Amino acid sequence: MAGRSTGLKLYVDLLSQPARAVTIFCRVNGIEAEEIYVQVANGDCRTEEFKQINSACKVPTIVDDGFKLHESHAILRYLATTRNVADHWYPQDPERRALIDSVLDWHHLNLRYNAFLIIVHRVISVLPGIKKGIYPEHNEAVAEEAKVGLNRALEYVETVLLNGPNEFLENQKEVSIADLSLVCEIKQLLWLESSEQEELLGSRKRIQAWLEAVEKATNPQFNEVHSKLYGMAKHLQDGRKSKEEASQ
Ligand SMILES: N[C@@H](CCC(=O)N[C@@H](CS)C(=O)NCC(=O)O)C(=O)O
Repeated sequence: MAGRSTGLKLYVDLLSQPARAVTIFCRVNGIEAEEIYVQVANGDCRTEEFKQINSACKVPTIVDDGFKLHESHAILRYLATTRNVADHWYPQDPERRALIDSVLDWHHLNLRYNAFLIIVHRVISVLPGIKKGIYPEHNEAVAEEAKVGLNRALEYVETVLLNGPNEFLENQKEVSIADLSLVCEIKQLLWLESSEQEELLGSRKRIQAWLEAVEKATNPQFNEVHSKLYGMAKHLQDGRKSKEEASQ
């Protein structure tokens, strides 16, 4: 791939949904980048050193030959337009591009907001030894409310965003940055109890087919970048199983 290839630094934590989307995008498109790993749960984003790079204290963040940028969707758009990547990622055609932008904007307060809250309040905030002050304290009522919102968002993806004969969002024939962003968010739900995952995704056949299609279009990088998340999912499921067996 041609384009600017030197000096790109990518600050990521592969347990972070938006950070994985940017990392996969770079790796799949052969965008040369130095991946710098930080640990959100350790408070690495809140250090004075990190604030020099991003005072909003979030990953992903990039520094491209001195140009600092955060917010995963802004980063994906920036890289898609400054590097020589295939058009389907972020089409030049104004209408197709606007549809991708619309999904990306919708994502923040719908899928992202609710998936983040349910994962924080059901899983992260109850992990033994979790550092205080990084995530909100456990609140079951917030998790329940998030589940309602998440169900609504998933139903919208299933019935509206995937309502075309082609397998990608907004009836695109090939994968876009919107597919990548939303799928990385949905993958975080692997941390929930299996029964809850089944409730949320089991009957949503279009979403299931789409998840497979996005993985297929971005593998092996998709699975490589998700390996830490999959490891954590297994650890959580094993822990729940042992607890259940011990209580019998
Ligand atoms: N809207 C942002 C969300 C970024 C975000 O929430 N990142 C979290 C990890 S998933 C983070 O860096 N948190 C660090 C902290 O709060 O200390 C994006 O899409 O990039």
